[in-house]
Amino acid sequence: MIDNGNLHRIAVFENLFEEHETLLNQKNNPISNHNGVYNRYEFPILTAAHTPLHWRYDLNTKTNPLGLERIGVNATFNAGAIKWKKSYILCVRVEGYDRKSFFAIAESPNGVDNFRFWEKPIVIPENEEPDVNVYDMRLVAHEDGWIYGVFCTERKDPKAEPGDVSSAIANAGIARTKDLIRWERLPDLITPSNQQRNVVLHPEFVNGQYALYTRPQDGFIETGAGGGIGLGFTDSMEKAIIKKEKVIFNKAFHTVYELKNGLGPAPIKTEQGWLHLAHGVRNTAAGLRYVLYLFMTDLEDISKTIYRPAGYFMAPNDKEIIGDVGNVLFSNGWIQDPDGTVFIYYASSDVRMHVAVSSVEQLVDYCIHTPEDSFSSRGSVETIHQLIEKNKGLY
Ligand code: M1P
Repeated sequence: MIDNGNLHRIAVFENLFEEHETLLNQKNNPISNHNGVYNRYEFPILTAAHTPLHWRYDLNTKTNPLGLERIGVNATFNAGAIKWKKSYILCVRVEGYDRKSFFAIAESPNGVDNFRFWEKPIVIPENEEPDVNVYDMRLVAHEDGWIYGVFCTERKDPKAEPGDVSSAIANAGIARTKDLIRWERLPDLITPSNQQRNVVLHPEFVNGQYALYTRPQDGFIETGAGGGIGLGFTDSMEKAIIKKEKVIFNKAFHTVYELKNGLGPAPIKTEQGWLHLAHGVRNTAAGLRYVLYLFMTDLEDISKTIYRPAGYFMAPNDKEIIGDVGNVLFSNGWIQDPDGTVFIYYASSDVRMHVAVSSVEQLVDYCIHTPEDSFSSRGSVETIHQLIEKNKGLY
């Protein structure tokens, strides 16, 4: 028997490494789509199985003679995204079997396959009040020169009754980096709301201030009287304080965002306005349903929505609908290439990451020309009748 940990590793884990490599090298092809707005891709781009084996296995057969997995990864989802040195970078929410989420960078040369995690997950420094769980980072290259990671930090509710071990407080944690390796933690965002999730930094200064999209909420799950996508301003990110939040996209009765909504990634600047991707949530007899929708805001006044296409842009398909939290699509990352291609990174049912590819031209056309919600069945029928009229002689 050769007394060398590395050679032992090769013997026992050979198949595991081969299978892992095959998965990582799997080519991903677009699936044709009837609606012409985007193309989904055949395979998820990241799953728990994509995480490095050296995060999960003790690879020394002296200490792991049975070749057992020591640390389980449950899910890889809700990733922030950025183009960095010609690579497509995702800051992935990785969730362990222990239910704790953390961030890890995965990189691809082409944006649709071959995503590989960097050697180690990110250690986000803590501030005075330690985080219990962190997730859903939005990565933004701000014009001040920093890359910001704004994420949700969750802690136990200090006011929870004895015996209540699930009440939590969610807030926006803020960190920044220049190299995606060393991160500086800044104080958590302060706003007038009880709780915050889905906070997103606008990439440009607005009248010399930082602009942040918020999602004010009363409770941890329910937004209560709050809700909607808010907007607020702060002079500094080193001590980010929003004194006033203005809701710029309200939740609304009998829409896909009836229960709550939240901004996805930072908006993309286009000639026609800021392009936004968001999620809308409604309640059903089978539980909450999360879908993705688009809207646009004015270039001069970012609080003014100028296009609001009705309904959803993407909803879970028959494979995506299944997972730990079923019936959920969630996106907090997209990347625009110089040629206008847009890579939309979205997670399904809180388990896995996917990509859909579109372009600024298609997405803006969709926003401008998809009819707005008429808020009634009769209104919907009238909208269809108008299209039928317009199509007279063409069908
Ligand atoms: O489980 C679905 C999503 O629920 C939350 O989103 P929201 O605050 O909009 O309800 C988040 O926990 C998100 O991570 C999760 O995907």
